[in-house]
Amino acid sequence: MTEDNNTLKPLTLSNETLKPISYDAQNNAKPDFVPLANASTNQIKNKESNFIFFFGVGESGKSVILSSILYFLSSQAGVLRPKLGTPNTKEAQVLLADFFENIRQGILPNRTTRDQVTRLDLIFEPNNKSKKVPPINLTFLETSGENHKDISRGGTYHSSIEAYLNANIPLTFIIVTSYDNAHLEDTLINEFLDELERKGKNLKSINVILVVSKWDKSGRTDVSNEDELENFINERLPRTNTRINSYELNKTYFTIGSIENNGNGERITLLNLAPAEVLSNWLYESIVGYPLDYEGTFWERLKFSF
Ligand SMILES: Nc1nc2c(ncn2[C@@H]2O[C@H](COP(=O)(O)OP(=O)(O)OP(=O)(O)O)[C@@H](O)[C@H]2O)c(=O)[nH]1
Ligand SMILES: [Mg+2]
Repeated sequence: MTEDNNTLKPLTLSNETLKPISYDAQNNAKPDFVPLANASTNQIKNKESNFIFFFGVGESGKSVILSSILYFLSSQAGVLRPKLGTPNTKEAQVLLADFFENIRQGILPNRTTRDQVTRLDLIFEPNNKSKKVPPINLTFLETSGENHKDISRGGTYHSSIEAYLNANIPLTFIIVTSYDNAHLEDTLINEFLDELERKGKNLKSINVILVVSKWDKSGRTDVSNEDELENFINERLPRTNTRINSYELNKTYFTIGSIENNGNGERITLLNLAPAEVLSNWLYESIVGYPLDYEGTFWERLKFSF
């Protein structure tokens, strides 16, 4: 990974047409954010994938980030489809459809159910047809923030989560802490990093990113200058910051756009996919080694120019 990847900044989408989402779509209640396969401790089926694990306390924004990544990948970067032959193909299809419909209608995900791992086995096929940018398997693991609090002060994870952390599978970690609560989570994030090291994970060689979510609460949807995110993390998460810097892990910020409460609950009033693009690009490149927008090898460019 290159050095300048260490602090990722949102890009601007070139075909940016961010429009406010209208509310006139009926407010028909969507099914819950369905928990899927409950992994048993000793057996995780279908290990042949790239697993992505979200860490963060309740309401830190994990599900919102997941749905926006899925939405970005499938609406701008390529095709995303459930992987056939996985235990939860059907549920994954339903969940995926809900994610997409809801986010487009401004509906936020429900709270994730405790003690269960939501597993989404997907195949992502990039629009980019370079041979260096192949389709990949992505398995998103989504868990409730309530479970992550279990590890504070020497506690242990629920067995359904332990199973994934102990398994010998390629794992990427997205650590989420929000703009408004980051200062309360320095210790817990450190405990999580401790837990990973206890489980034999070498933090220098696995993909980890720290995401400061709900950045719109700063009054802006981006940073005013390069140091703003650095300073924020240094001030609110001093121990995490030292550790992240010494392992050369990545940092970024996230916002879904704008959220408003009109008395009937919260709705997304403006969908901003730029931060989802940054995270998706980071994810793809850290798994594959080539950026999603790789312009092709010399030979490919030559071939396509005819
Ligand atoms: N202002 C703002 N609020 C956000 C943003 N993302 C999430 N939120 C708020 O945070 C709430 C929780 O977000 P979720 O993504 O469901 O949080 P979670 O981490 O999945 O929570 P659990 O499932 O309980 O662990 C949302 O319902 C919104 O109210 C954001 O980008 N900006
Ligand atoms: Mg959630």
